Amino acid sequence: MTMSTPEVTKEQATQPPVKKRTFSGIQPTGNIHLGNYLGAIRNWVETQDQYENVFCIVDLHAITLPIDPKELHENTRRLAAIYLASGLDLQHCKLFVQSHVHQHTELEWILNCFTPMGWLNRMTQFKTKAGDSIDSVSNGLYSYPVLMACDILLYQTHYVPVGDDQRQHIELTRDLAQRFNSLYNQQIFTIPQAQIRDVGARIMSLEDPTKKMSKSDPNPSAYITMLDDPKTIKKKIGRATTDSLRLVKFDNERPGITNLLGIYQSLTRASQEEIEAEFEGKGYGDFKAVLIDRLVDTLRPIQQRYNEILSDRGELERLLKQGADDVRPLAERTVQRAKEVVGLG
Ligand code: AQP
Repeated sequence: MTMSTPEVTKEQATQPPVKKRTFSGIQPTGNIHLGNYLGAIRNWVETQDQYENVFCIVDLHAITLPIDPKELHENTRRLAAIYLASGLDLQHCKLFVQSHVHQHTELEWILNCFTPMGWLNRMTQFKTKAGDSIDSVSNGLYSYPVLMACDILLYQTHYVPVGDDQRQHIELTRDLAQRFNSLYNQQIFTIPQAQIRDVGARIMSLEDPTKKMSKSDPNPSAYITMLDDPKTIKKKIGRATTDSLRLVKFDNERPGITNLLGIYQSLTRASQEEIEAEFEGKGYGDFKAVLIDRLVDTLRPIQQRYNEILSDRGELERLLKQGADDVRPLAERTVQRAKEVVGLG
């Protein structure tokens, strides 16, 4: 007996394959740095044509710590311009501001009521950010991971391209989605997966390479911003912490030089062996000079485009409004389903 393969209808054959969806975002809390670029934005750009992408400026997250209102408003626009200048193409991506889509906070209340305190107590980022002020920081900072889970789950996301520091938050998102789905015995939320690269997922501070590069670092020498000019880049890399061994090799015991080599590896996509061979017999000064040139060459075109985008504020506002209008129906569908199963309304 021969088995015949099911026939593909003419209509199916002409349909493009359905793409999986990605979601990611960055807080408009300050100067977007090299870690944000290499750990997140550049990866979004590189794979944007493979997925249906939803990218957000997560301004609601930015008020979990005190921030000047004017600064927040301006940072939000500037971050949108950085996304676009880095190469996000609106043919492939929806781009919007989180607070323009109220479904994020609506779903957050619901999921807050399904999140055990014990799960949030285990989150490390909140403790690092709170530092010694654990009793006086806001409830918003504490429940930040729930809002982040909602950002992702609202759009029935398959993949979340992020840096390594977000691993724990994505795990919590998955746990929450699974808990909610199994409680109501329905697939209300797609279970997302983190997409974290091997190289560039954890760029460290230039001053203290045992700490992650962070835009809220009070010391600007600790990070390279995406808008730093060549002179500033030269100064910051020139004084970046290394050691006295003067050996240009990857070595976890020497986090300073290893961090700089990791940045170079991420920019060049060369292997560790190729990079070590390139600098064999050379000193830190030679290596830093090449790294500086590479950084300047990478950031220069982004900075030019950024200035062009910001010179037409009206168009930028229009794009952001359009992005929010485009994603709202999907967010609303998810919220409605969640409300229905919970018995709200
Ligand atoms: N140092 C880093 N190396 C690689 N990736 C990084 N990311 C952040 N720092 C690094 C990735 O950038 C994206 C956006 O991060 P965020 O703004 O939402 O919050 P964050 O992770 O807390 O980033 P910062 O720079 O440290 O900001 P502040 O100081 O405001 O908290 C995420 O994908 C993150 O993984």
